[in-house]
Formats: sequence, structure tokens, C-alpha cells
Amino acid sequence: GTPASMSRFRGALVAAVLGDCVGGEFEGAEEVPMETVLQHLSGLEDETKGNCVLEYSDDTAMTRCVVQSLLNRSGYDEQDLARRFAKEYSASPGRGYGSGVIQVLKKLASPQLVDVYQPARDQFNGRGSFGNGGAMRAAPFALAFPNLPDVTRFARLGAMLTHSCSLGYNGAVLQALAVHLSLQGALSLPQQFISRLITEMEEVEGEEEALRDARILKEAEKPFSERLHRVRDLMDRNKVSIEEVISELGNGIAALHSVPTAIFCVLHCLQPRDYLPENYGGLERTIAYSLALGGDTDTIACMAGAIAGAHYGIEAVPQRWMRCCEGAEDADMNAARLHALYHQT
Ligand code: 8NA
Ligand code: MG
Ligand code: MG
Repeated sequence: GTPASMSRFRGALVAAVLGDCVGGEFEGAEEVPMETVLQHLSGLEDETKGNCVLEYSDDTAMTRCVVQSLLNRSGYDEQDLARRFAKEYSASPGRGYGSGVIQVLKKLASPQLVDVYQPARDQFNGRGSFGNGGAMRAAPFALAFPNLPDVTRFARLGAMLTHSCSLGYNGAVLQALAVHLSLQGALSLPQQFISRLITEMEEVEGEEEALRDARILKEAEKPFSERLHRVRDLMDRNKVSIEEVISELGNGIAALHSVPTAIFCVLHCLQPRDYLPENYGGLERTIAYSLALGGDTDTIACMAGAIAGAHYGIEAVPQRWMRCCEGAEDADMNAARLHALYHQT
């Protein structure tokens, strides 16, 4: 498709929902054999089951808040977004939120709150959360703002409403940048795609807070940049085991252990793989592969889905999978509205 086409917007937002809904089955599982993943996915194709419903979790619940806020305010409005997060949580608290972020969401509901970023700063003894909860909902920022500096700035602020540690919000920046580049068609040159992400993240992680947080947490000087170099090394090899991917990149709830992993899933699945069905296209391969890594499967598949969906477009999304996922139709309609906002700003 052409850069920033409607099909890419729809693909991104819908495949993110699919990743979340389909990935929920394996969230927290240590080992997920590919055979089990493929069985789960072929269950979605079974027409005799009628419309099965896989519910979405916190990933989609919060993404929907971001989308609605960006559309309603025609841009980023921190007060509005904070209110939507709080309202969504109190209406449906059982969506599988991280145990820490619940405290932030409760404080955001208070009408006395002046600084909407303060509850996030108070997390984890003032260090802030480094969970992937900011990154899992970052895709809409790439679908609302055409310019890279805006994508970076607003993805970061939008994440800081719950994740004040730079290892949390910079994961959101990386995820939004990956969707931004994919939307432009950058995944047709995978080497340039990863190099571009490394260049951008080296600048982002050169900031003082980021350098300080990385030191305190005993991570590499520029943790996301360093992980992206590992992604590049892994993608240059034609055979990589699931175990190696998990040990090099991680599959956990920290943004650092999941955003580079999601990016790797997309890159790795650009080509057919002998352990994935021949009739699968790239988007199906990406989602199946993300689930087979185990760990935080819904969130990794949600993030990989957004990046892959922006590349392959809505035509690559299997109708039968879409029919099974709560919120997929809604995402499709909202993607069209974001497409209009993006092209108007
Ligand atoms: P969060 O902000 O509560 O962070 C998630 C978890 O990461 C926390 O509960 C802590 O255990 C840990 N953590 C984060 N920052 C720090 C820190 N500075 N020091 C020590 N520990 C820290 O929630 P979130 O919104 O980031 O959510 C992340 C993931 O958790 C999402 O995937 C979401 O779906 C959820 N979740 C995951 C699982 C799972 O088994 N993988 C299960 C239920 C919920
Ligand atoms: Mg979830
Ligand atoms: Mg999760």
C-alpha cells in the first residue's frame, strides 16, 4: 500500500486488538509450544462455533481511551486522557491491569487532583513504573500525528500519566516510532528500519533522566538502543531458537523486556518460516510467533500486531480472527477517524 494509506491505519489498530484478544490465552505461561498456538488459532477458524468471543484486556481498554481522547480533543489533552483512564478502570476493573498501575488509576479519579502526572511519579518509592503499560497503548499516537517529533513527544507524555520511569515511557516512544515508520512503508527495507530506530532511540536515551534511570537500575547506558542492536544481530541470523530470543530480548512485563521483542517478532516474520503454516501471511505469522514466546503474550502480540498491521494493512487481517475479537470492529471504525485526523493536522 501507499504510505499512510487508510488500509495501514485500519490494519494497525485492528491487529493490535487481535494480538491482545488472541494472546490473552497464554499470558503468563512459561512455555507455549507452537503446536498449542496453532491449535488455538485454528479454533478461531471453526465456523461451527459461531461467533466466539475473546475479550480484550487492559492493553485494548487503555488504547481505546487514547484513541477516543485524541479524536475528541483533536490532539493530546492530558486532563481528558487521565479522566478517561480513570473512568475506564472504574467501569471495568477486571481487565487484567498490572498490580501497580491500579493505584495510579484510582488516584486519577480524584476531582481534587491538580497535577495529573503526580500519581505516576509516586509509584515504586518515587522511581516510577518501568512496566510495558505505557507502550501497549502507544500506537494511536503514531496514527494521530504525522511528524516524528510530535509522535515522540506525545507518546512520551501519554505514557507518563502512569509510567514515570524513563524505562517505562521510552518503551512507549519506541513502540510509537516503530508504528510511525511502519506506516510510512519503512518495513520494506528492514535493515534501514532497525537502523533508523537505533538512531532515534540513541537520541531519546541521551537525555539526563534516561541516563540516570539506566544507571540506577544497572542497565546498559542506553538500554533500548542496546536491545535494538541485539534485535539487529538476531535478524541477521537465519536460524534463531525461541529460547535465544527469550534470553536475548525477554518476554516479560517490563517495557525493556517486551518492546524490542515485539519489534523482533515483526522483523523475523517478514519471511515465511518452516515452523509456521504455509498458508499464513506475514500478519498471521507475526501474531502466532509472538504467542509462542510465552510470558506477556497479550501485550507483545498487541504491540507486534500494531507494527505489523501498519505494514501489511487491513487486507492481511483474517476476517475470521477479527470476528472473534471483542472491540475489533470498533477499532476498525476509529482507525478511519484517526486517518482523517492525521491527514488534517
Ligand atoms: P505496572 O505499572 O503495575 O507494572 C507492572 C509490574 O512491573 C508491577 O506490578 C511491578 O511488579 C513491576 N514494576 C514496574 N516498575 C517497577 C519498579 N520501578 N520497581 C519494581 N517493580 C516494578 O503495570 P503496567 O501497566 O506496566 O502493566 C504491565 C503488564 O502487566 C501488562 O502486560 C498487563 O497486561 C499486566 N499484566 C501482566 C500479566 C502477566 O502475567 N504477564 C498478568 C496480569 C497483568
Ligand atoms: Mg493485558
Ligand atoms: Mg499483558
